[in-house]
Amino acid sequence: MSDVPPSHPRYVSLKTREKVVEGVEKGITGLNGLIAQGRGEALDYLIGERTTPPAQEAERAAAAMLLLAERPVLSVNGNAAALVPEEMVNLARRIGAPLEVNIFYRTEDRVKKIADLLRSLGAEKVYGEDPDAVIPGLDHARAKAARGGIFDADVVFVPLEDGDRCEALVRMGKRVITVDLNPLSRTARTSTVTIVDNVVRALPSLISLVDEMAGQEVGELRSILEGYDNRSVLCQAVAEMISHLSDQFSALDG
Ligand code: PTJ
Repeated sequence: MSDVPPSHPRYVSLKTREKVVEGVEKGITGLNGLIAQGRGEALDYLIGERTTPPAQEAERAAAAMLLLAERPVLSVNGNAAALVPEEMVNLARRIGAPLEVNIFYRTEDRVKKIADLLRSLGAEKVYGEDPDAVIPGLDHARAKAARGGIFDADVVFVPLEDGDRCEALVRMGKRVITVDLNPLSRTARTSTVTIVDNVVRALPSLISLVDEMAGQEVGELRSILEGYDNRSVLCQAVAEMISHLSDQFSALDG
């Protein structure tokens, strides 16, 4: 970590950025991951770098969906591995789900490094190194998946996903939960539940909610999902950005 002091107003954002840089240096995160993080930073700035009420609502629905799932799988790419590896392992343990390394810019070396990292943090089951199935409708490298993992999952938690792959998973009949700071992305619009929040804030919240809701009756969890409307949550997320920008504009305009 460079010598940015904790008192710096952009400390958290800069620290998060450095984790992605470190991920690239370790061969865990792809170079494109830096660009994705930059885009995320800009959008996070627009939303006020905070977890908004619609993000909280989506996190609650995501927790209910994960708790109700029969075969949940958590998908990990290079950015999630750099930013929230412990949290992904933690969440997997809490809901009894396997993890699968599923990366967009696939190299076998990076898949192995991410899988090793997750195992070093205590992950019990990590798929992805020996994919034995193909997601229909995607080109060869992007289509790779594992039986017992994403290929057979009923619910896939896939932070920072590509739009094409998200659509392909939904076409397979899976319910998809994503974390994406862009409420207008194809992934955000296609997913069953979209958490418009920074992954570094969303994962700790999701873990707390899973703990809090684990004792709830199945009927109560189902009614949370029945009352959930992802489109409306996305509209509210855009409204949160507009309102934050409008406040900033008023402050600037004096
Ligand atoms: O490791 P790989 O090869 O699987 O590659 C991973 C990336 C993320 C590089 C790849 O999937 C990619 O190119 O993704 P995109 O298409 O750039 O989409 C990433 C989305 O995540 C964008 O909408 C970003 O705004 C958003 N995003 C970036 N950083 C964060 C984020 N959302 C939440 N938290 C972040 N920290």
